[in-house]
Amino acid sequence: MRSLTEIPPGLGGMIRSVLIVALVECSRSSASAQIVAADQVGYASASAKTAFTIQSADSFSVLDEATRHVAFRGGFLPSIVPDPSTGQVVSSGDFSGLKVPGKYLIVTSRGDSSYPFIIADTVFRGVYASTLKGFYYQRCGMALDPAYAGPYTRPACHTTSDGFFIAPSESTGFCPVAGGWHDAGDYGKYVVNAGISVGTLLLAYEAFPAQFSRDDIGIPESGNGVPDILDESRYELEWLLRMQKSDGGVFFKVTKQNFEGFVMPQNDSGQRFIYQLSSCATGDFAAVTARAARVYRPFDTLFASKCLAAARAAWSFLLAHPTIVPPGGFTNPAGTSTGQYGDGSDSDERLWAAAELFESTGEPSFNAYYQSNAPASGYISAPMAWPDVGPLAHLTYLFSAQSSASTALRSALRQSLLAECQALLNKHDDSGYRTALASGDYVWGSNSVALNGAILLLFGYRLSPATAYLDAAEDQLHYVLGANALGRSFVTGLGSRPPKQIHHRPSASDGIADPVPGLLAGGPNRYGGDPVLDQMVSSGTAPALCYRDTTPSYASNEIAINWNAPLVFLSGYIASGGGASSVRSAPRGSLSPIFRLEQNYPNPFNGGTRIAFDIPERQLMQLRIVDLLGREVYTDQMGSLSPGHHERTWDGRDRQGRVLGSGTYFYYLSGATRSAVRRLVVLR
Ligand SMILES: [Ca+2]
Ligand SMILES: [Ca+2]
Ligand SMILES: [Zn+2]
Repeated sequence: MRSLTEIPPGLGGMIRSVLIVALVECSRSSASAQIVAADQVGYASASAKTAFTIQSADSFSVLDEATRHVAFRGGFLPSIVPDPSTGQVVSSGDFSGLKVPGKYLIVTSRGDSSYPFIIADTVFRGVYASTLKGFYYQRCGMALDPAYAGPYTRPACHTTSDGFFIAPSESTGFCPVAGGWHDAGDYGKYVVNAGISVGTLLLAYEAFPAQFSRDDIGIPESGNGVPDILDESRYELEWLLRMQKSDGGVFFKVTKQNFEGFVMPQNDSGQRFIYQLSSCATGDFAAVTARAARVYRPFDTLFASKCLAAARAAWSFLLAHPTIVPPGGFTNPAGTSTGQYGDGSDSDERLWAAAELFESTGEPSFNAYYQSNAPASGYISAPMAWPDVGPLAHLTYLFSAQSSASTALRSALRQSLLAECQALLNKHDDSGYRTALASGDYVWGSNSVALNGAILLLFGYRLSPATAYLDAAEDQLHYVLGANALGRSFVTGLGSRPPKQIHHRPSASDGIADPVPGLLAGGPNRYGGDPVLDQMVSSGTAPALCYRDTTPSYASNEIAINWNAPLVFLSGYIASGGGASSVRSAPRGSLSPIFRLEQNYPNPFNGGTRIAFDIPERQLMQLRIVDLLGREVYTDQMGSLSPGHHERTWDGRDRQGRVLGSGTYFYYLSGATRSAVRRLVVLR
């Protein structure tokens, strides 16, 4: 994601014609909005499964796609309040009970249907392979071989153009900095965004090595005995190492002065420039090379040592330059208009560097830096993002293997992560589509915000095995793969309705109908930023609908390495089965840290239904059931309950033991500080 992007002048006419198409699509959408939204790839067998519709259907069937036999029947439950990000009353249908592997589709009582999907524990293996391989297609400076790239084969690009020092720079002349990944839809290479991308991929491997050990995703290094996620990351790391100056500082980016046209990378001729040293870039660089020193040690000690030396040199540069470099943060010099990744604070990048260097060396100076520079409170208060890598620093320190790590600080970090997980669960529960985004969170690259939040939830689960964390994390994967208000996948090549017109120069200029696969579009962006999107925003489009699958909409439909990285993390974690199965077979935590009211089960029900909830601390609890007219029909004063998981069964009778009639009821859970409400249906 870049703070500064522009469309080449030649695309102006294209934008105008796209606007006309967009208006036609808008007027048509209300009549054709009959897609039952569900993950277009699928669900692991044991996972929670939910379909969504805004049509007036009361029940649905899940059919075997081939035989059309009914495999499962369920009821829809309308949301209590409209979805805050679309304004829609969204009905959700739970089919978690269907666990038999197969290919299915959902048909509602109104006749609407979903796209087909798979239920199988292996279903996300393909998503992981495809999205990790998405980085391979971004490789700069080497030919993409037909054996791996298939129709997307192409010659090497930018081998001799990268890079010439631009003025005003600390250096002059030419320094070879070929290699690395193209950053996004353009061919630039930016250290800051490389940092969070590689940092996220290495975090996945370091935290969950069993889930990320695959050596068969179909890149040139597959089968070499090294996990492919490390091979692919190393391609970027080798480039990062070239971006370091002899004094330890790291140059900000390698780009042309202006965004190149929509040509294939091998046809993008002319000089590309190395820009100034940057302390944000240097901090990110130090963090990822320090982490690489740990992660690659078992596979290549020489490379690991080289990375650690580079990290130390970068740290020395940061110590020698205690305030942000360049002053105020990097900005483009006159005449340059490529990405700026504007970031006025390098304190989080320095902190991340210190945390990773401490974890790799155990040296007191890094520990001391982290402890005295970590903020006093609110350590993790949002998902990580390229301008704020603080959460990555905190995760490393929280899960540190160093015995000298501060116990008190780690305890505070633990509380901070769990508080953020609760905030994410609240957003998830408030959303009609179970998206961990508030309406204000639909920013440029919002899909990555949801997925980075999901990563925090996975680490929350690691701290405390509340199934709600895992369910909510998986829901973010389902969201980008089709369980959303647009009824579409946001990942090229995946699902029945993936993006076709991503803002991506190779995809737009290779003459192949389908875009390069495995790439995540930025997603809905309520704040605009390109002419297509600006028009949608100004016409009052709801936040979660501000997306258009069209090349000119770089503010909603570009792809970027820092967006793909958390998708690789999520899909790899879920795909391995290691996460899901170990999680689901684990006993519920007796000290669940969350406040959460679960959907009753079964629902609708006739005989009895189970109502389960979690509370974070001991408190007086009360369960009330209210009918549609607001009359309280049942109350359970549960008294003072201990922290953790609780369940109650309700038999559908009122306080006098009379059987209540069919209909919709609300059940309210109230504690000392919080309450929650959900809807249930009695069916006689
Ligand atoms: Ca490999
Ligand atoms: Ca920053
Ligand atoms: Zn290139």
